[in-house]
Amino acid sequence: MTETNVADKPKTQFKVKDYKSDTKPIWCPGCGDFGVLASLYQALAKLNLPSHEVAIISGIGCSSRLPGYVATYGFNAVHGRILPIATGVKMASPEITVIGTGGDGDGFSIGMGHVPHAARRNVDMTYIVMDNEIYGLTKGQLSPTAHVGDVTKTSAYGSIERPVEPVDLMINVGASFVARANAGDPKQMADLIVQAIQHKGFAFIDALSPCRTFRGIEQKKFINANTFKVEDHDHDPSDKRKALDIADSQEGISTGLLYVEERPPYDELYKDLRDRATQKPVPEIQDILQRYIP
Ligand SMILES: Cc1ncc(C[n+]2csc(CCOP(=O)(O)OP(=O)(O)O)c2C)c(N)n1
Ligand code: SF4
Ligand SMILES: [Mg+2]
Repeated sequence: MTETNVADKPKTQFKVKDYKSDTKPIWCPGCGDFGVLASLYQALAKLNLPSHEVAIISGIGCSSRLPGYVATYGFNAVHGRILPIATGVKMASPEITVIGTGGDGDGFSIGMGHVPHAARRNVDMTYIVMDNEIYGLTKGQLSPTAHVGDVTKTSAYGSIERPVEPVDLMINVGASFVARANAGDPKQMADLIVQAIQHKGFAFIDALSPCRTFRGIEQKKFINANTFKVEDHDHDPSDKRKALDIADSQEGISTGLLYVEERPPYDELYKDLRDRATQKPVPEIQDILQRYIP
């Protein structure tokens, strides 16, 4: 009998079906979140990531149901707390691929306090916001990404609030990878998720994911009619100024990779910090106390 070296064995090639959990999505027919989920399956299969090496963290909302539909590790945090929990997972297990998925309300209303800090720290994770400009789960209240004049359950006379612009915000607070994609274009979305996962650092994707029930078919039609791809405009994503310009283009809603920069992720910096700190001798308690005695 000949011995087979493990390295010689053909590596398993995972398929989309390997990432599907037994739970079937209960989103409304026509919901954009189906497109994001399908793209995520595609991306995981393309990267051939073993399920047990991936953790998907969500908050609360229709979009935050997503981890239940993927056969990886998953966690439903409380509303708006995706990023601190995802940060904890990454810091405890840096070898794990960490993905955050949630809604515009989850991220940019109640969770807004956490977003800039995960981005500026450059936590190595992918954060996908399924942006439908509404609170879907709670039945149609105004969200922070809704536009001036939008009529919702809580803005009967039209919104008077200037919206949060997710990609501008994320570029400005220090995300090192910022993209926008249309849930109705699964190929573009899957390609961007692959790039986001491969990126070392905080990767943000604003996933334009229409809510059929509380925004009607018009929202999907508007997205499809007004989006364009930055690749067709010879865009240089390493140029922050150009990224901000194309994010706010008058020609329509830009999609694709808008901004990217290379800088060390938080877990690597932290490991280096810990190594430096543990090389120093531990001070005696009396020496520490002396510092506080005048
Ligand atoms: C602390 C707390 N406040 C409020 C809620 C109620 N709530 C649940 S989901 C949600 C908003 C959902 O909107 P979004 O995050 O955009 O997700 P979507 O349903 O649109 O995908 C709210 C306000 C809650 N669950 N917890
Ligand atoms: S309410 Fe809107 S966001 Fe929620 S599942 Fe239905 S279509 Fe999707
Ligand atoms: Mg929403």
